[in-house]
Amino acid sequence: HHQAQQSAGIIGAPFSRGQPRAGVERGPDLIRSAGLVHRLNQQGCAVKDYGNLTFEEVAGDESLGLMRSVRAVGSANRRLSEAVQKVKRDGHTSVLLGGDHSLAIGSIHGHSALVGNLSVVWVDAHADINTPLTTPTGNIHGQPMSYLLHELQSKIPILPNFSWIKPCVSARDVVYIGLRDVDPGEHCILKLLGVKLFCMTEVDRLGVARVMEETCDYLSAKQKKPIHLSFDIDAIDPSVTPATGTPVVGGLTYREGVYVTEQLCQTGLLSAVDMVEVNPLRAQTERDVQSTVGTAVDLLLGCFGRLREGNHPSDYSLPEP
Ligand code: 6HN
Ligand code: MN
Ligand code: MN
Ligand code: MN
Repeated sequence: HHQAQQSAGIIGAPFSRGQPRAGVERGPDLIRSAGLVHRLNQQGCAVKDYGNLTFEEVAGDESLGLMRSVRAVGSANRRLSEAVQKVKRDGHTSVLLGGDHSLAIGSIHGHSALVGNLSVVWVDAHADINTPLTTPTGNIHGQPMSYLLHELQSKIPILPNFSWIKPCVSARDVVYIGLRDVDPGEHCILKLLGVKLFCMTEVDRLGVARVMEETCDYLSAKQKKPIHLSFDIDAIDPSVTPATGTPVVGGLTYREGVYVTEQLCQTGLLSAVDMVEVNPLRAQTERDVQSTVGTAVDLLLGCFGRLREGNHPSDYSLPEP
């Protein structure tokens, strides 16, 4: 059946301080130059491109123990949260083009500030739920969920430029898909909170169709909340999307990834999408970059109603001879 087509409001966030590898700040412009806006328009989706955010240098951003670039990550996400609120106020489905996954802090915070309680579907090789005290790397892109979950607040220390962040997601409203590289502290948190997850073992056991059926059942069992999809391109197997900072073998196929987006779109509840961690400087060849960026675009098209069976506008009139 058909839903009213959603319009897309695109925000570029060329930000990389949530991790140490240069290049991920090129994601937004790369994804745009692969024709995202044009192809969304072609499939009948209205688009407003809000352009790229700019992030000023943060002076005196010294490491705090292992934790790097805390102040820069805090202030960038504050700006992003405001931007997402504006996109939602304007009535669009928000599309964040990253940048690294620390940006989920501002994206989810801003989304929730406007729509209230929401569900989060986190598609990633990683759980990104380390706290500043469990992180093995100090990279904040491995931590965003810990700042957002109500249940973890007693585990989060005070950090500079982070005090504006209000936890806004409940653990029972989160579903993970694609996990295969989870740190011990993260695994402890996931089990303690009973977070719903479909790691790659479950994808192998159930198949992606049942994973998505169970995901959608789980999310609509209670009241139907708007869905925030946070898609880390490293969820897809690195044979398809090698241009990313923390690739992990054994990921989702291209087809499984697209299926996830098709099914989430069909719920009619998709209200914000993040597409993060595309990093052209991590690729060996130009073909690797094209494959990664092309996949990111196709996943976004799937979020906005593209069907592999084909699509046609509802007012399409078949030409008569
Ligand atoms: N990502 N678990 C590792 C860490 O540093 O905490 C890796 C995180 C990867 C984050 O891919 O968005
Ligand atoms: Mn990841
Ligand atoms: Mn991630
Ligand atoms: Mn066919």
